[in-house]
Amino acid sequence: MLCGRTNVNKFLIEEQRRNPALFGDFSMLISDVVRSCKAIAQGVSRGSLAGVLGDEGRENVQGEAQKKLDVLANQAFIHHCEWGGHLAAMASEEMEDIYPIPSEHPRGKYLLVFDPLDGSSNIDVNLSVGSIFSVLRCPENCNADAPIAADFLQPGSRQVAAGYALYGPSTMLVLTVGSGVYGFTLDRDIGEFLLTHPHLVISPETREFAINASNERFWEPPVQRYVSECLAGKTGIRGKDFNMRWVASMVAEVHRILMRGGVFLYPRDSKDISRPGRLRLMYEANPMAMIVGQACGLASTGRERILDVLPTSLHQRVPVILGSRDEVERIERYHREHETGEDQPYKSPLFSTRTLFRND
Ligand code: AFP
Repeated sequence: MLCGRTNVNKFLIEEQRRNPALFGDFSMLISDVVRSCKAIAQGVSRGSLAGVLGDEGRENVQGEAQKKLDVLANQAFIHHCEWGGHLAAMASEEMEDIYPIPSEHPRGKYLLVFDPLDGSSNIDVNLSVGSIFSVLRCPENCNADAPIAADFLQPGSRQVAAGYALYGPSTMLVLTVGSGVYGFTLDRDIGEFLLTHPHLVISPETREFAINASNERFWEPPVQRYVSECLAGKTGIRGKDFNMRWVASMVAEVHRILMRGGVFLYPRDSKDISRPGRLRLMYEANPMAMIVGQACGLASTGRERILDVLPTSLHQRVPVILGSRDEVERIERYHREHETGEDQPYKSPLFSTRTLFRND
């Protein structure tokens, strides 16, 4: 029985009553997003039975091989969100250009950005994947009848709402509308997301970090320094042992951090100098930064707060360091110290390796 449990709709209507800035049909828009996620959850859970696994045989705008489910998930978002009259346009990882709402539907004052299926390289091996979304308002000067890509290029601090769906052992929806972070679990028997994790908060300290360590040789010195200190554990300057995780699915990593703390890094590296990071600002970094910030954590590029980055293009990439506040602040400090040269080991003309005082 649903009695006593809050579903997403009830939660949204109550939030909208508390916050008049969420104008118009805001709760209806999020309900459409939620419906998209339920449809994707259904496809993901049926896997081979539904014939949805495997490659689509095409590349997306990022030059990455598209999975069949990437394409289906993108269609699910479009199908469920285009007709409601709340949006002027959508943008997605899977579409090169923006998707203005077709003229047969009414247009609204919001913009929706999404990564329909993040971590999709995990699909064929039946590991957790997710959908990430971000809601922006059309800017003042936006012509809702003819939206353009530039309308989307707003810093993450202007997001009205952000969330993700995690298709894991259970399907969860994690949502913020700017006043805390709330987790809902999909009850498949009644087809509803029910509030199970109110007021999620990330602990400021952690002993767990997540990074793709195969990229170590490409990392910048501040990240090398941070990770080597974690690896040194009790014997190093951190004085405590750390644990490491890497799921290769940002939704799963962020969810773990919301549940038990931790820090996630996909930093700038020199693997491909044409790109400043691996993850996409508009539909990966920004929504996750809003969620993490609303849960008392922090999200940074190492040099600036992610929510302050001014986007220059829809599919822009950024370095991402997010999670427990104390760790992210430490990594930011390491970047500052590197830039000012304070992290260089002191080299004494008398006491370094070419010295009379050498002791070996
Ligand atoms: P895909 O959606 O292409 O699988 O990418 C997932 C992702 O954007 C993010 O979810 C992961 O944290 C990261 O890439 C994994 O990157 P590596 O393949 O370098 O581990």
